[in-house]
Amino acid sequence: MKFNTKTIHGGQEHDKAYGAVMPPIYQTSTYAQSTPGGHKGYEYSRTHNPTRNALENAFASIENGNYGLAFGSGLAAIDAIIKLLKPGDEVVSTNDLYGGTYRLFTKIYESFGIKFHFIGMENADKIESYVNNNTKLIWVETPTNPMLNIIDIKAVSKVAKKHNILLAVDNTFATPYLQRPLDLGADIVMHSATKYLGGHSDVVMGALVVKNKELADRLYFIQNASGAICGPQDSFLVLRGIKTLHVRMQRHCENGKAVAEFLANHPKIEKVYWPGFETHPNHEIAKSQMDNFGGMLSFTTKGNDYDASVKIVEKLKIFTLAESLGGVESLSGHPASMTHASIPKEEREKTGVIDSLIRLSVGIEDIDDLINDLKQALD
Ligand code: P1T
Repeated sequence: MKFNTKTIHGGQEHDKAYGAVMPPIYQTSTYAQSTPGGHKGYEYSRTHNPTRNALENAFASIENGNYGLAFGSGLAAIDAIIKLLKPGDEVVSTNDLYGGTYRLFTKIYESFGIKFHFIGMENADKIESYVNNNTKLIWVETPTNPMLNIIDIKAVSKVAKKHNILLAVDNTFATPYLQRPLDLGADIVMHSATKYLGGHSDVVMGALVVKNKELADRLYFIQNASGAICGPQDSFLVLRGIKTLHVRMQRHCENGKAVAEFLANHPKIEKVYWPGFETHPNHEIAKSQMDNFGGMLSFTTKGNDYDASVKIVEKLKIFTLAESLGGVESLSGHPASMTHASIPKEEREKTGVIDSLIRLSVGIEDIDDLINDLKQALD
């Protein structure tokens, strides 16, 4: 099955009771048993729920994996991965990443005795100098949030395999429409399904997909034992979102390109971060591991003026100033004061998250309206 068919049919079967084309929302916490242990495969909804299972099968299908797991948020999904580790273990992570992921690693898990090394991974060879016998996980986000850096998943997976380390890739920005990390050698692919997979800014959810059965069993154990699952209604909404992922992503990519090109030619703009530009330092890797360049981009204004950037995001009318990304509607954000405020100023500035940086999630509205909105705000 090709990707555009998988988004609609992958891992799905029609409802066994009445043939409903969409899986019913099984809004139940428990399931009747005829005798202790005499049930129809479902005992309790933290462990299994038919609507969630339909969604988990869809996750596995679109990411070319074998096992999918759904969680109550993207961070809950990342939390489950870190629970594979134990005190004394070490993680090598990208240094440009979602602020909440950084906060989870440093503010929760460092005090549990797990050590994190945050490094620039544009050159995969650099990773080896941070690897030792305690290294158990490499954490990659690509494209990175919010600097749109690109990390060579294949090259990192070679390092991971050589040292028998798990490689997890946060595929939230790219989605499997553009990039399939498991095919490039990752062991775990992770999503904030809140974003493009859900696609309509109405659900908070996380996803994991793996190929390996033993790894899947360990993650299912954590999912059930810790209990950070999502509900059936939210599962239904994200399953519905996935059915249009390919058509939405096509438009996100077209609009993203047009906005990036408009900004790059605007006299008030200092720099535009978008992997589709030939001048982007990892453009060639982006071209080889992604099918297009997506709808996310960031830019700085001349003079690195905090107040000027705040004024721009306040003046935008169609681009709503809000946290999050990946919905049909365009959003703007000011990472230094919003999504990445949990990263110390000194740390975030090392990766380019300076005061004037503005991040755009380019939606699927008419491109003329989006460009005109940016024009009036910059003027
Ligand atoms: O918000 P949640 O569903 O828990 O997902 C966390 C997360 C993980 N990974 C990436 C790359 C993300 O962008 C996010 C969430 N990001 C935002 C809310 C944001 O505005 O960047």
